[in-house]
Amino acid sequence: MAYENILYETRGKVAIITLNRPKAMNALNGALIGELVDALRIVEADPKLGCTVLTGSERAFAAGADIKEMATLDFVDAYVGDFIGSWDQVATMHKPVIAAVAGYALGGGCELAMMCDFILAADTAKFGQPEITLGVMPGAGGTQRLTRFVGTSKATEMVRPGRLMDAADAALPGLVSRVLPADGHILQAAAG
Ligand code: DAK
Repeated sequence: MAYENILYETRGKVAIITLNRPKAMNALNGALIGELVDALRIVEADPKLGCTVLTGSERAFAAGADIKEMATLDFVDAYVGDFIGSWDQVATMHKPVIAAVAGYALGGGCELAMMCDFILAADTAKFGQPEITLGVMPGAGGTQRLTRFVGTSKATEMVRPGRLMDAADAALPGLVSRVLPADGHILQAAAG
């Protein structure tokens, strides 16, 4: 597997997929999502593997859809080209996918984490749907999944003014299942 935007490794029965576009805060472009879906399918097909941990860097799980890629699209391009159409495949995997989030999980990055079965967060994690600051609305579940996780009031406060939520705030309504110290603990807990 020669991936350019993710790292793929296995530890026993656990596959670890690390989003790996450090210069772009792991922004989610089409190539990255394609590789992610490919790797998840490999996990699904391998009877020796039981689950996937999806993680990013200490600075960012993912800072959202790639704004530079998005900026080239008008409405017709996005609609006809089914922009982000493949993202949902992350949510359709049969084997569990655990998000281990440190740093920023914003926009599509927050939505990607919410597509996973549950989220473990480092105490450095920051969740948000700041799309409004770019003049768009969340388009990959940020208005639906987020509402189910945190309730209408908190979701509206995140989506309307684009307010970020830190890990402790996110744990209260159940957006994340556990908050752990940043130093490598989430990956250990997720893969353990
Ligand atoms: N896309 C592309 N590049 C990004 C990026 C992003 N989302 N986020 C950060 N980067 C890049 C920066 O441009 C910078 O690159 P260089 O300038 O060095 O080339 C590099 O990452 C480092 O970023 P900063 O210098 O800004 O780092 P800081 O630590 O100062 O700030 C930050 C970190 C995460 C707070 C900041 O970078 C930031 O605010 N980033 C943007 C976050 C954001 O707005 N995310 C939402 C993206 S929009 C839809 C479907 C999907 C979507 C919408 C609609 N439909 C189907 C309708 C999804 C939309 C989104 O996710």
